[in-house]
Amino acid sequence: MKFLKMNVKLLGIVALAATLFVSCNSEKKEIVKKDPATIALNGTMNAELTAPPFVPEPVGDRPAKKLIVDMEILEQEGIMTDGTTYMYWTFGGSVPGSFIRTRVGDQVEFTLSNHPDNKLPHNIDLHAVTGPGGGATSSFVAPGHSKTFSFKTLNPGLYVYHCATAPVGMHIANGMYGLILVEPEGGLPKVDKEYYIMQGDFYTKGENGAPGLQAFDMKKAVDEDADYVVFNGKVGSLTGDNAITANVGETVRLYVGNGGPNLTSSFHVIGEIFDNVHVEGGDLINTNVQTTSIPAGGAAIVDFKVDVPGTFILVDHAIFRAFNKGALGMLKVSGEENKTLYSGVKQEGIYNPEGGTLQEMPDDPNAKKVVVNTNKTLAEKIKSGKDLYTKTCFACHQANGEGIANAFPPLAKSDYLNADVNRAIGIVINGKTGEITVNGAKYNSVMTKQTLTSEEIADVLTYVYSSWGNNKTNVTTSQVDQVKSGH
Ligand code: HEC
Ligand SMILES: [Cu+2]
Repeated sequence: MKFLKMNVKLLGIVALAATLFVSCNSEKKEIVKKDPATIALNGTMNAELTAPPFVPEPVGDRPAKKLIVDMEILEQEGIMTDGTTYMYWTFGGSVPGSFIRTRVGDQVEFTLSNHPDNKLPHNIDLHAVTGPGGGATSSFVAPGHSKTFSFKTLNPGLYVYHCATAPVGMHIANGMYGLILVEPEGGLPKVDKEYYIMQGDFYTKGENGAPGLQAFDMKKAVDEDADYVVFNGKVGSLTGDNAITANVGETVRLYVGNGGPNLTSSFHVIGEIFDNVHVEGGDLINTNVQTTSIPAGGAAIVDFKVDVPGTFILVDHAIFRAFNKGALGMLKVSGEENKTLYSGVKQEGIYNPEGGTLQEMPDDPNAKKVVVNTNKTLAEKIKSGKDLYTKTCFACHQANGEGIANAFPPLAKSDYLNADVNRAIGIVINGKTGEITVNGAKYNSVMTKQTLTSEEIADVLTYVYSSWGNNKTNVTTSQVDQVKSGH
């Protein structure tokens, strides 16, 4: 990325030099590409934000501006499929989050608010940002607070944004992603219809179609074993009455992103050929494409003219995902038939979702047996505990157990930790939610349940108790087993 950008800049300078040289000797004029970093701002405006499948007005030929973006994070229950709900974490109340439309050279002033009713801290990493963490390092925000940071859009293209708070995969899997478009100078070519579509994979405790409020399943997510693969956050977001529409003769542009967290999309529209594809959302345009590959954390811009009426089915052509996991949408085109282009008796409903009823989860006969070393010395326990801490607890409680204000309580010199070892064991086993006070400060957030063996819990807590001014309790495996059985 850096390398490429340097090349572009270098090219710019070479082009500029060449132009100057030429213009001294002849009247020949060449278009010099401006360095986006030097594009001046002309006024301020508030960004229009839209929920999918809609996009804001094109930028057209407006000058670069200071663009104010206000986005609020909402954790809210929503429908996954008929009879099944899910607790979505959203940027702006929709999955994918609000579409942001900018032009190259804009200076975006981004304010991220975390609704006071939310349970968790969040942040935002925008792939359109040139800067540390794509903004994530400047936008970590606890419930009830907001954070502002600013960036200049240097590279035109279609970019994914997502939450990058630990556990990162969980935040993305719960719906925390969206698209930001950076249009080139003068805007993209005009089309008749534009839509916003984003694929995502979801992991639930119950299988596809299991009723009721379904919790996130971390194990399935790590295994990349998705229960739902959908467009725009749920099954049926683009089917039936929710289908996107166009009229015969119109040009249609789709901004297609993939939030993942795991799966690459083989994006295809049944019965259409993409006239143009901005490969990976960048400048490269491929023409006459049947299926385009959209990586997790990537995007593509596709456009095509619709020539005949009918229902055109949008799918991930990894086809079980379309018919059995939800990645199926519809574009309904109305207008006059053109028998030269297509004729035949038409039967509706050929491509219908089939649901997930035939799925079975494989048993795992090779599940690893944990070899228990009951004779570890204290030093050995602390060593393996430290290793586990770095893998599991570090992301939230930080390197030296200092925690993060308003979000993750400290483990260093924690009065709460030192007061009650069985309570601490219970927290690691079961997770923790609800208000607690640690060293005089209140926390009301969520600690995820840690899937660790009794020995691992003993080791990690022994490490924590032995570090950072804590009371050096040596936690044993049998103590952990007691807490497990006592509850
Ligand atoms: C996803 C973030 C996250 C991870 C990972 C995590 N914790 Fe926590 N932890 C929290 C939060 C948030 C709380 C406070 C929960 C509340 O507000 O009710 C907490 C509370 C605690 C507490 C009690 C409060 C205190 O500061 O003494 C202990 C002890 C603790 N965690 C230990 C651990 C250990 C050990 C690990 C690793 C095995 C771990 N945590 C992993 C987020 C996390
Ligand atoms: Cu988040």
